[in-house]
Amino acid sequence: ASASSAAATSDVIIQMFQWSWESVGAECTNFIGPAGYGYVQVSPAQEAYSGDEWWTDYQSVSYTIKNKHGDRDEFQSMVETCHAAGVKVVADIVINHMCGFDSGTGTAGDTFTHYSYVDYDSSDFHYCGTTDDAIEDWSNAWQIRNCQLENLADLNTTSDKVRSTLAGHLDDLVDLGVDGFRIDAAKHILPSDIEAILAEMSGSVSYITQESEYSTGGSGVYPSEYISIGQVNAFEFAYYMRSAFFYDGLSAFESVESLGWNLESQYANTFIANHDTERDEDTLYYGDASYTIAHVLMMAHPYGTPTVLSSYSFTDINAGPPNNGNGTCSGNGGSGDWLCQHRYMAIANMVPWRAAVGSESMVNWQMGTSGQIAFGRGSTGFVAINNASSDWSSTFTTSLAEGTYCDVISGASTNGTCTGTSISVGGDGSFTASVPAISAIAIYTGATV
Ligand code: LAG
Ligand code: CA
Repeated sequence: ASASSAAATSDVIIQMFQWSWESVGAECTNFIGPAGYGYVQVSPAQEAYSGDEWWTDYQSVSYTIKNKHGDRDEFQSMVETCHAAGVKVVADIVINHMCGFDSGTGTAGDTFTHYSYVDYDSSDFHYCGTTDDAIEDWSNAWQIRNCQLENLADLNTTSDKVRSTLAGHLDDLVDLGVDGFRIDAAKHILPSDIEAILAEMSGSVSYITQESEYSTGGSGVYPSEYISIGQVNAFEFAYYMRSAFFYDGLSAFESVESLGWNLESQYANTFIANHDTERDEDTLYYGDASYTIAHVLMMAHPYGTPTVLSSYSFTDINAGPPNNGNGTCSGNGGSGDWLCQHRYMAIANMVPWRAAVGSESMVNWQMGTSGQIAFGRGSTGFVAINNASSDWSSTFTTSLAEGTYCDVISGASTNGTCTGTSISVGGDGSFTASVPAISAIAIYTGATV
């Protein structure tokens, strides 16, 4: 049996955080395309403040496509290489603001002073009137949109000039072959301004996800305001994943409606961690024991469209990427400080599993202790997740046809044998297995012997 036929329908995105364009292209060819992922989301491409920290990407200086991740030709060639491997490209776009420094040089050699850049002068910005024009009241939607986030010069996105300049930048990315956008700091831009900018473009993209954090307790801005534009990062999901795997148990995943999340499934871009949250304590991050099985749950679950963060280990939260940003992986993991989470066997093998189950509904929900859950997706796939510190031995009820299935968490189906655990599903749909501690098993019709 082969899983490759399912690859084309994958919706799974990898956030290739800080990977150079050249290394993203190579990884599309070497692993991401063959593994069947749908998209890579790359770091911002526009000229930014020159500096070693990763976050200089979010300090725009101009819309010239040249920064530490590569130049215009390298960007275009990365998009072409990924497309040839069957992978679409999502660009991270910084349209809320420009640089926060008083003056300096950008990655394409342009100089600037605060509020004066290649494309803009001081009349193109918001000055909201608070001290330092900073957002002071995070329950005030007007301040969130019109004051400065982190001292970053806040573009007046309601003005025609700013809108047409930004639309020109986005059209340029589309000309370079980009398929989708991740809109940075969308929460800080009026949805009607984003709509107007997109409407002014000549081109278009097929996928949009937006960074609009939902802060518990209410923040004056809600993700639901953005769903007419595209998907929204499901921060509530990521926060809940952390509390579920740490404290609350996994029972709520039988019916996430009970959690009252702000985003319906079709609008939710789910994630376990992003580049910001892996640097704070709000979500799980790569150092947590349950990090990988949380991904298995996200990818097996019908809620949302998942993004897998592929990042690097760090001790200094400001540190830029290892190896000059040239991402490297090895086997089913990383190389040096690059983590290559997208290559983890449990994560990569859930991509064709997820594509195969498609929109089939959750069936045969079962639990052991509060950290042990199992469920199927129609008659195509079944997963058991054990977040407890001891094995979970049980007889599981599935809707799968009788047969021998390969557990794709521990291996694959190759040349008629399972390289990992084999699971025998009987004529009544049941099987008996032991799910290792802090691990999972996943079987589906695409990996049988
Ligand atoms: C985002 N989403 O809305 C990004 O996901 C997030 O990574 C960005 O912050 C933020 N919005 C602005 O685009 C990052 C860092 C900040 C950094 C900022 C600008 O998390 O720490 O701010 O990018 O580079 C840094 C300094 C600030 C300083 C600011 C301006 O940390 O202290 O005020 O630069 O110079
Ligand atoms: Ca703004």
